Amino acid sequence: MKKAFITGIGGQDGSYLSEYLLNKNYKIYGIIRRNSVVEHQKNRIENLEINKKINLSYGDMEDRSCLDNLLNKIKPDEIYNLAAQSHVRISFDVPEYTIKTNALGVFNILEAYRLNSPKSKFYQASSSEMFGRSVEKNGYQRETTKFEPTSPYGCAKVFAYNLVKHYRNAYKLFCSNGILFNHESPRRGANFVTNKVIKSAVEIKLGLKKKLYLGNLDSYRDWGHSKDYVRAMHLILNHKNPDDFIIATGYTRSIRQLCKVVFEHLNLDYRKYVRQQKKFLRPEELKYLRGDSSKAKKVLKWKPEISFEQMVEEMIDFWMNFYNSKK
Ligand code: F7E
Repeated sequence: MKKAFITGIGGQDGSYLSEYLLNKNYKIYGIIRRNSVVEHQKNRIENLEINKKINLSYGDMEDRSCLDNLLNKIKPDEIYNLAAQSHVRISFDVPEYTIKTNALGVFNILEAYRLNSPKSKFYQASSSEMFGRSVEKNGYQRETTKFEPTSPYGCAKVFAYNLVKHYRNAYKLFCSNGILFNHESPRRGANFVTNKVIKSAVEIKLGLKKKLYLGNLDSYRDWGHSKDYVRAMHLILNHKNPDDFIIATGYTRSIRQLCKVVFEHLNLDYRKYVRQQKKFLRPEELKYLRGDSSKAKKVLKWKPEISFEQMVEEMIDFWMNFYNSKK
């Protein structure tokens, strides 16, 4: 039985990855951060069947001792480092915390891995936010596109990406970066734009809310489904060599287009309800993302299976059922 160790197991990707690996008969270990409200420690995984089957310990990316102890004890076959302060706008409010977790936290786990379990394979959740202002002439970002991050979050992710490559080269460890573009699902936090728009549109439809306040409507994102993307993480670690891969759909849409599609699904005109509010703008915006995942398609035989439209419908159904079951 293979063993996987997942940081960030309580997040959107951690919960889908756990389900995916349990289906493949893995034994799953994960760390969660202590929170004073007991009910909030493992929100996304507590109601899932998988909760009974995973081994959770308290831990934190800033605590080297816990990472050392756990990796020494478990000696997992695969380590998935998904833990992060993952909200880009909030990284401007808490830049030091974001950098400690997303950059120095990766150093901590890489050292714990190198010294306690060097035979493991290591996956780093790198991000399209690393590209920032940088786009190729043909309108895509790919593995060779330079990084010009536009947020504390993006800067920390670039540091971590480089450290992973350095550990691969210097210590001959199997460590890989998945450079994932935005990926969503009903389990996405409701302060990320897709789920914020969808949850609010459903609330407006049901008469629970009057307006939706957003930040920049003219930035573009390449949105895929988290379930497809965790499948890519597993393929990346099971490829014969450690390497770096772009995971994206290759389609891009603006926030305005997202609003139009979502509200139209509910027979509403978004222009009547959506307003801009300054507090949701970022000091610097990443304007345009569109990923070229030809390398993952060719080398890993990965391709996304869930379309944008299917994902939007799944998320609308989720919120409709949520509110209808409360009635
Ligand atoms: O924003 C705009 C916002 O917060 C998307 C994380 O998973 O993907 C995610 O980062 C766009 C931006 O995601 C609101 O300005 C407008 O242009 O959903 P988001 P993100 O910042 O792209 C990358 C790949 C990661 O790695 C990150 O961890 O939507 N936008 N109005 C808004 N965004 C939010 N959150 N809220 C608004 O009201």
